[in-house]
Amino acid sequence: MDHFTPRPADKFTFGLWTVGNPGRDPFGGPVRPTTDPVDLVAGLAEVGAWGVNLHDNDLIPFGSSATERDRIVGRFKDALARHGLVVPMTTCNLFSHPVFKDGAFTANDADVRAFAVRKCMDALDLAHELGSSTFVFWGGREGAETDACRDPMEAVRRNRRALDCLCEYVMERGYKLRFALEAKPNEPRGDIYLATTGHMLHFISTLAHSELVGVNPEVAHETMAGLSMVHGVAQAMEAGKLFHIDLNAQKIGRYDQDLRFGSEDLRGAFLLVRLLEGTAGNAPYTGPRHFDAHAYRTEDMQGVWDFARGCMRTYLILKARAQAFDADAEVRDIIAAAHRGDSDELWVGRDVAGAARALRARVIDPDALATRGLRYERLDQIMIEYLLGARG
Ligand code: GLT
Ligand code: MN
Ligand code: MN
Repeated sequence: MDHFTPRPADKFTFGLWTVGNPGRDPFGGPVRPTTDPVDLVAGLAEVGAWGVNLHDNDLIPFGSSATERDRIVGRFKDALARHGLVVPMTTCNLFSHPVFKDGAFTANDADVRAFAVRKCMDALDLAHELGSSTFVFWGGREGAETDACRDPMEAVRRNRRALDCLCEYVMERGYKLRFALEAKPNEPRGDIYLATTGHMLHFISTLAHSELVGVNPEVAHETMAGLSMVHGVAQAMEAGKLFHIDLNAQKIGRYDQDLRFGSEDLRGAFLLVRLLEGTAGNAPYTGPRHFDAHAYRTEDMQGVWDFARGCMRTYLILKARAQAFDADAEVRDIIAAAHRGDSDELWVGRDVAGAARALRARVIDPDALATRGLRYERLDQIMIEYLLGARG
């Protein structure tokens, strides 16, 4: 036990599909046995996780009878109660079965779309039964290899119709569930619709019940798109739309690696934890810290638990480093000095004619301003020294 030993209060969660990932890849089969979800619950409790998330079919095999489903869910709920774990998030697998080869909500066949919406309704019943508060949509197959196959505007409309209907289902049933949309630019489809968190945020504003819908940004997916995860998450937080988050690591320009949190782009991970924890002064994110990652294919089950502990420890270490960085007097001085005259009272919150007069009357010397050094080199080096353990 040390400062970085995770506790349930840290709100760390893992998907059944993450610690249960058998290590299959496009070039080879599984390297680890399939583990019973009940044993995964026990393992997660032992390493200090707070909760476990799941797809309908991570728990209930596709095509199970109603009796079988109830038996499996009952046994799973017993394990949750025994080990004190919660299920904060549930989702629906709309990508594994071959019926979804052309998408789910956006498929060209109306029967496939109907089947997808119905499958989500069943998964929402399960989410409610397990006490989840968030339901994630990752539309991995909602895309195309050939854009000749459908009007991409129609894909947007089909996605909207499905989400509007499922929001109404949740409202009609009185479920305490909110939706979180997860973007990814490509893989498994050549291109996936609504490719980034930014696309999602705009799409949400067009929904009939947008107050029920937020985002679930993933480090790997934003990085695959060459974007800043921190900026995407910040925009979502500012809009009150960060309902969930998928933490992992990724090298830019690669397939979706879903690596152990913090194992690539350490400074990106540091800045993300700093933002989520609000150590620089912003309101923190209060939802689950979900790791959507899996162990290297070289690992056995012992390695899987090393991986899970690693995700959580790195998060907690980065949190402590971020707190120390933001409490550092030199850091605060540099940031404060850069925010010179940090107020726009000249033109914000007053009538525009008055604002224009005040702006024109103000003496501002752009050449003098342009010569000011901002000391961001020093700031960044201090950050690196905190990250390397050389300071603080
Ligand atoms: C799948 C995907 C993840 C999503 C999961 C939720 S499933 O593993 O790669 O990014 O978050 O559907
Ligand atoms: Mn991923
Ligand atoms: Mn994910």
